[in-house]
Amino acid sequence: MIQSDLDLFGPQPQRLASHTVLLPGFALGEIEPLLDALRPVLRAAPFRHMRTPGGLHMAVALTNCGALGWVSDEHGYRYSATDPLSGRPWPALPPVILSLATRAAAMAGFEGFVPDACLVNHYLPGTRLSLHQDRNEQDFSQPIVSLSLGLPAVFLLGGLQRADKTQRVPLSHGDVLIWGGEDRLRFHGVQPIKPGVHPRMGERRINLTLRKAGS
Ligand code: MD3
Ligand code: FE
Repeated sequence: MIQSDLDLFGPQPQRLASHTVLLPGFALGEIEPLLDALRPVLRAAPFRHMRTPGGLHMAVALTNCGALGWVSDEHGYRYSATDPLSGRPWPALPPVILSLATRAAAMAGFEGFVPDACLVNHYLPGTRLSLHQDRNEQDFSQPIVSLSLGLPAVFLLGGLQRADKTQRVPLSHGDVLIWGGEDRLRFHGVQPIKPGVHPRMGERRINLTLRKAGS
């Protein structure tokens, strides 16, 4: 007996807030091409722990691809066209990653999204990302698209004030999250990653966030 045809389409998009959409497993059909595209990026611009303006090191290791990359140092947070580690431009944004972001954004109602920055975050078990807002981009009318790979995470989606209550959103390998509009400046974070080994990615979580950072 064959299961209901409808099940073959997988889990449906979930609206988490007015302009925040989770596409569960959206990238599962193209994981290998995405990883193939990421490998040379990581060779040219390895993960590193950036320093915060307060002089500490971030728990999350990161790198970037695309015309602009998010950087942090003792002077603050900003986007830069060059990798401070190599002094060279960031690796180009691979077409397969750009295409995924544009298609996902369109599914959430953001037509014509063309990101110029892809921040790649690396989490080991125990790593967390504390509650913050993303406000280093020029144009808050543009959405952000995020792709989760590897170990699962619990994403915290807060409100426009730091003290607002947060909703916990489980994010798995292959999930894509899109948010924009009035949700663009919500506080958000990631709870400490639980110990584990992902069958494809090993003992890590990698998150890509695609943004239009410049003008
Ligand atoms: C919802 N990264 O790099 S991505 C970041 O999983 C960052 O690595 C997290 O926050 C990560 O700045 C979360 C998903 C995300 C990011 C920002 C949001 C969802 C959001 C802002 C508002 C609402
Ligand atoms: Fe963020």
